[in-house]
Amino acid sequence: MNEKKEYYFEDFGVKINAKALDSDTLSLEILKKKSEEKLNPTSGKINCRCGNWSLKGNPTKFSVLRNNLKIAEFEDVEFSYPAWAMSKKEISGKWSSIKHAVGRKSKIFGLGEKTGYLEKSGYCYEMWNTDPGGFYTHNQDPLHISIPFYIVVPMQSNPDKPNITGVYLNQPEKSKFDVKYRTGQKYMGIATRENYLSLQLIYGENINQIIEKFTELTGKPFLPPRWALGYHQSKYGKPENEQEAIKLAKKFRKTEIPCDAFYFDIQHMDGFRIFTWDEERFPSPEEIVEELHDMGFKVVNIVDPGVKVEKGYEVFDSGSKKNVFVKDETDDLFEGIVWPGFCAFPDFFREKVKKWWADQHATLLEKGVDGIWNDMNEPAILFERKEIKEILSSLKNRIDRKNHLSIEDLRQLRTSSKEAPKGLIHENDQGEEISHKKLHNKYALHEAKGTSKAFRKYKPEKRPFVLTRAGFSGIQKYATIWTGDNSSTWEHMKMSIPMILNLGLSGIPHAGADVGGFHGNVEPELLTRWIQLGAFLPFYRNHSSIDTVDQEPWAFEEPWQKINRKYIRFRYKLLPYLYTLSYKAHRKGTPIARPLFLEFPHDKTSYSIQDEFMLGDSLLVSPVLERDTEKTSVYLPYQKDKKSIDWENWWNGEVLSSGYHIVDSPIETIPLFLREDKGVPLSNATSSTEEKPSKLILRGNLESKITIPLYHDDGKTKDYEEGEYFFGEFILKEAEESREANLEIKNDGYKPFWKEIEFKIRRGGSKAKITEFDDNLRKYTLTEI
Ligand code: MIG
Repeated sequence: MNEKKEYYFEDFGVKINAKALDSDTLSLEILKKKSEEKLNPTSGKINCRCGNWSLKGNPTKFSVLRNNLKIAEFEDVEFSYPAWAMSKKEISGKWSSIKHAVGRKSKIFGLGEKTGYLEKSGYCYEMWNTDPGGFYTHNQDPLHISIPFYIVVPMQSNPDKPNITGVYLNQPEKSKFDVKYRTGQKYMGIATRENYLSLQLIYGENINQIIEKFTELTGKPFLPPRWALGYHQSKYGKPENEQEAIKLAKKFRKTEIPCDAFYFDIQHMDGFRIFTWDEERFPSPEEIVEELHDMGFKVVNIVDPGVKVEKGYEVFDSGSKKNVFVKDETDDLFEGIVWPGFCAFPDFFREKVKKWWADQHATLLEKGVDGIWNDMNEPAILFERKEIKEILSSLKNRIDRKNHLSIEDLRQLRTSSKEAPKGLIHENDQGEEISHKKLHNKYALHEAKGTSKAFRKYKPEKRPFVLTRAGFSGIQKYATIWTGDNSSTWEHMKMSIPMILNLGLSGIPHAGADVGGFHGNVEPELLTRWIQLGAFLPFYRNHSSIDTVDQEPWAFEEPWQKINRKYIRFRYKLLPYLYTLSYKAHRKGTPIARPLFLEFPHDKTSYSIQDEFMLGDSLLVSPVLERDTEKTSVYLPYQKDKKSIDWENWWNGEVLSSGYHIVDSPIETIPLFLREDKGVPLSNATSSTEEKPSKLILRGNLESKITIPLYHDDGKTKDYEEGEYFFGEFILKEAEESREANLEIKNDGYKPFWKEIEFKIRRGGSKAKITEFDDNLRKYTLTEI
């Protein structure tokens, strides 16, 4: 089945290599015949088989069939810049393109970190990791991360045979995805800056199966340490020094607002030299980190890729000696300007460089730092040294000759910075030179691989935590991502939802936006609403820029602080659920925050809802996204065949049926619903994940039967890989005359955290009695709810 089949279409000069990777995944390479190649033409039209997959047609139009069922149809293979792609500047150079006939009615999801609507139709997206620099708009594109993968949901009349397809363009070069836009309403246009196309087609009966396969191809999401799921506090410029760090930590404990991590942004370094600490402001990092640890905090330090070009600076010297930096076209050291001034850039694509990079982390990880935050790794470079020198000298000449400077000159400066970096030449492990154009989108992914090596070296027993801004498919194996420099506006809070949901559909479950917004001054109400929303999203970090007002949870007077505390505490109650969801994400790639249609694929309305989401399969969150709101319109989806189900309002126990409702949402309330026959494991709130909760609370909305999975382990080490974890399912059901609860233990390798258990079940009785249990509280039977 794994045999590669090559088809050659003489009339078109096109080769198609098809290879079934397994019964659900087909790899298709579409290439132009090279003039020196001698190929046997495929006779007539193709209708050839490859495992259970077959192709039919020719490069102007061909279908892909799986078990004789049509999965996809493609048209118009071209080896030139497609008309729909629109940018005059790019026309020269190699390009290949194809059209995927997705059908008018289909819905398209995925594409990673993109602005715009949840459903991606009506826009042409580009994959080219970019720091937008400053405020980004609701349709800004591209941003920091490239995930050239989309899911087509055909929305045809027979939802029981859905025939959903995932398409992965397995190429890091710049690419474009025109979603039913200039290619026409039936088509998805795919173009890449290369002379071939490498596509992987994934078949699935539902979207989860597609994501599962896609993450098998690109990497399963990492299982974060439990503290990574807590509340995190960060601000560019703060803590400014050691005293401030301790003050901040104390304030959290004093105000009883839980918090697990502090971030040390670029202010902690000596003149922005990576892997250093400013000696005046952070004279004893080891002690300070230890003190923070003692108070239950973890520390995450920022690391940018640019290394200051400066003799005598150890990182630069050792890197130069080991020849780890990227060169330019004339074989000189490539220099770009970032915070420290002229910088050299590690050539992460080589193993040796990754190792060198890992070694540099001693100054952080050996000092006790728990996590690494990789910023500016698109890489974002303000100017390229040589280029800017040329532009400036020509400008100077013209000024000296009293020539007029025009808008063109200004534009040249701007585009030079916008299009940086261009002039880098990489080298791979085989010693071959590769232009940056080919590898740009994978720069951050290889940096993340290097960073994860650092954890293996300095903290071999611990699970790594890496936060990254840029990435490519596969980044989920190494890092959590955040959506970069958003703004403290209601619009930005709103747009973060479809962004995070599409990231989840694209294999990246651990994602979040800066809570409270990065740029600009947050208003109290927005901060509170954002803290409410963030409590239900996988990565929960409050972060803001240096020149903005403070936005810690206590930054404003009451009632804000009280409400903020309530939701951050609620986050900690949710941790058993979130951690169980993270485990599922780790095993299967399943998103943690999910669009409604992932849970309710038969409900057509659910495909167009992007201001609500499901946390796991049980909770529906409908955040308040407008100012001064007392009521919110909520859509509660239907089960299959438009069967209405009972949704329980989390806060007041009221039961609502499927459909639209107007619900109360005063400032202390974010509408939250528990799905029928679903339940969530909760705990009591703690001040951080270092403190062990004592209570397990099982909250369920029982109609006939609920299964509540629960995963637990030490939350820190890799011992779970050796089976040292607890996994069980609580099964609650209506029995003859009473209700029954049972715990079915599937894996008994770790002692669960609770000493006490409480049931909160709608319909009858809120307390359950444990009638039988062993000494370790591991096995028991519960009756009489
Ligand atoms: O804008 O390191 O996205 O989170 O605080 C300057 C300073 C560079 C950009 C990141 C932001 C971080 C900031 N950085």
